[in-house]
Amino acid sequence: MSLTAKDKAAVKAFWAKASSKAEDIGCDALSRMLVVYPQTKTYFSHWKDLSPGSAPVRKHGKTVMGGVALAVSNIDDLNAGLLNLSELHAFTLRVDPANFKILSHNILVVLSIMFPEDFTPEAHVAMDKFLAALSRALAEKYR
Ligand code: HNI
Repeated sequence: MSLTAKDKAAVKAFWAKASSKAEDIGCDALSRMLVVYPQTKTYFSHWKDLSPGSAPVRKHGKTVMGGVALAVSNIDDLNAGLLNLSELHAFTLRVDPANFKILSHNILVVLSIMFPEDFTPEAHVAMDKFLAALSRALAEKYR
């Protein structure tokens, strides 16, 4: 399911409102992922503190949202825009791509909580499709 021009416009409009809070979004989404899906903790066992809102969780939350920002700016060609990140996750980090869906879900949960006015059903479906496309692009180099 590819993004329509309308989806892309909705993603850009939503991101314009949300991007200034990217670090908080990433921190909360990652915190939730690690608590609700504890199997994801295996990838971060080298961190000192994996509890919600800890310094490494906040720092990495900001990093991950940097990847989301990169995806927004490459929304017309996600495979090319996320090529390096896909290679990193596939070959170096060896993250099971099933986890991309899990993190995407947690990002949506946080967006709905932090932006109740802007997270309309239309924004919700556009962001859901966008995060699924981002996840597909991140998984591209696994094949
Ligand atoms: Ni992910 C590193 C972006 C999902 C595990 N990840 C990064 C970096 C970015 C990034 C950016 C830093 C790259 C660099 O150093 O050059 N990751 C993203 C994005 C998503 C995502 C945009 C999906 C929305 N990553 C995931 C998931 C997992 C994951 C679902 C595992 C559950 N990522 C990692 C790990 C690292 C990482 C592990 C290295 C972190 C470290 O501190 O060692």
